Amino acid sequence: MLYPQSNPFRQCVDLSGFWDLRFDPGNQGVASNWWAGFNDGRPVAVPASWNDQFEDWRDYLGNTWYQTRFDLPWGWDASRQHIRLRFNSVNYFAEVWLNGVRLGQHEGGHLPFEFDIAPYVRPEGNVLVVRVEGELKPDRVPPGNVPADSRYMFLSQTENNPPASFDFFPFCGIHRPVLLYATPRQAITDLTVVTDIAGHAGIVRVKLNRDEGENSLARFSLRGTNVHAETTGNDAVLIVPDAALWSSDSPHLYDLTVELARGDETFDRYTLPIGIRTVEIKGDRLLLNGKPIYLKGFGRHEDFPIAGRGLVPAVIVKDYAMMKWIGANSFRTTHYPYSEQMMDLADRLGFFVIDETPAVGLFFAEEGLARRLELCQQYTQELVLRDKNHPSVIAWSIANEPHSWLPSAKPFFKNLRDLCKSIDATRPVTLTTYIGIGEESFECCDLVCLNRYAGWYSQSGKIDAGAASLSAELDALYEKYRKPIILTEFGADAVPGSHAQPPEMFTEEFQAGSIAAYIQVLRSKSFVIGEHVWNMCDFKTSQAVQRVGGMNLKGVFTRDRRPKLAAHRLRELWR
Ligand code: BDP
Repeated sequence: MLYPQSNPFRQCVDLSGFWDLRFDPGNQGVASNWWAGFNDGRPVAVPASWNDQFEDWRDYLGNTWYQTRFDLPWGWDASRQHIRLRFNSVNYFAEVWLNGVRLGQHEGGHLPFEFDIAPYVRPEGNVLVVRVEGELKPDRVPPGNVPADSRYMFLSQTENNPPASFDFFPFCGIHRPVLLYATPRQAITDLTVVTDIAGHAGIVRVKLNRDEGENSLARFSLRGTNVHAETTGNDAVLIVPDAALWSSDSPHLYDLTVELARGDETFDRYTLPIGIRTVEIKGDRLLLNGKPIYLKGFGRHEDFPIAGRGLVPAVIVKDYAMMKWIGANSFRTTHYPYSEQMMDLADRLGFFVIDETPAVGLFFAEEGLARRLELCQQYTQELVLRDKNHPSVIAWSIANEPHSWLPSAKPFFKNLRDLCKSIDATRPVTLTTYIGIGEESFECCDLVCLNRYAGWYSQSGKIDAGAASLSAELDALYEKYRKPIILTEFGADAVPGSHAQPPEMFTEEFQAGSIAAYIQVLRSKSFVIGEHVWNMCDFKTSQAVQRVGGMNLKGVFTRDRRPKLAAHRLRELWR
């Protein structure tokens, strides 16, 4: 799925701004024809979560209606062009109407979906209405309101408010831009780029998808080089002599331009930044361009005051600046796909990304399991198709911490692993676990990813004992699976400004000390290829007894991005 862009052959308009919003706790909107347009809306910012924009609706997750109006830009013509509406992310469920015509619906909060609106759009006065809701249900992914039952879940989270089966606030709304875009009728619809290295040359294999029609000429070129190819088919190979490879120290990107032409007349163009690089696992190592890499970085969240999970470009820039400052080279998109803007900057700034689907909090009760698998398949497919061309993506994570001790878990993940590999055979696939050695799904993963909090949730307050048990566990895990290991989560809550010597839980000294003790263990194991601290920043979550002020305080930065002691300690260790 190509991100919309503007050039002489295609145009894209961002519908972000102040829309109208009506909360609908009594579910009267459908019967009252709000889908055809409604009155008495209050202004709401798009993109942003609705929860923190008002004084009284923070925990409300139910039916909510959004509306905006738009005219087509000058020169757009629905009889000659494809005109589409693209939603980059709406959490959790969206149903969309244009001028009273139902366009369709989408489930899942972090991946794009779009509609062809050419048959329904008018030159002026279009009314776009979206019904959004994010109710927590056991047969949704991620799930919520899961009945307390120790066979399925480690801890019941139904006491949390809101009752999510995951540890982040279930923000709702239109979280990323809504784009209106036009392309020619016979347009480039997708590109798949796979790169390789042969000596000093880079090999770029491109597969083109295009609308049905005559076999026009496709031209491929890399800007700033003489490298080009053309074909009336859909496959091209570009060989780049003395290629500048993409790496974290030197994230070189080439602009791949693809054009379609009839004779001398070009009628479509798309430009995609690409990086030439290879990723592979060899023995205990993860290799980029044939050389071992070690991941230093974080699990994170898209989370910021007031905007909630909504896209704030300045926060993205700040986060990369702080990750550079601290010496990180990577992150995992915990626990859902991040914005395209975040991914684009990872390419530009040279960050390695473990790209995760929204499959968090999975449990394996029979009831609803088929539906949860279906959703995970949908998300895996949508994610890999969206992000397959990013050089920064070095692995796919198909789940975070599933409660996977029932026998149905293993085939569930084997199915998702196979699906992922069938779309992209070039990258390692993994999932992360708290279960440890008993996580049988590691058999079908390329990497073993462990989340561990010994010294915090267990052996509480004992940094050295926690580190010792981590050490023993890593050895046993490696002995069993013989695969490279990443510690994808470790850390401790720290209330900013709280101090103690000797360190005590919730102080900045305890957090810094336990992170440093873990890192010392990790560096002593040759099969460990990465360390991701949980979390980069403090983040909002459901209210619960362990969550002071509805916050998870495991950030090494505060929610407004100020470093705690642990951030300075990490900077010494990572730079
Ligand atoms: C892990 C989860 C993560 C939580 C973290 C914690 O993967 O989402 O926020 O623990 O408890 O189990 O802080």
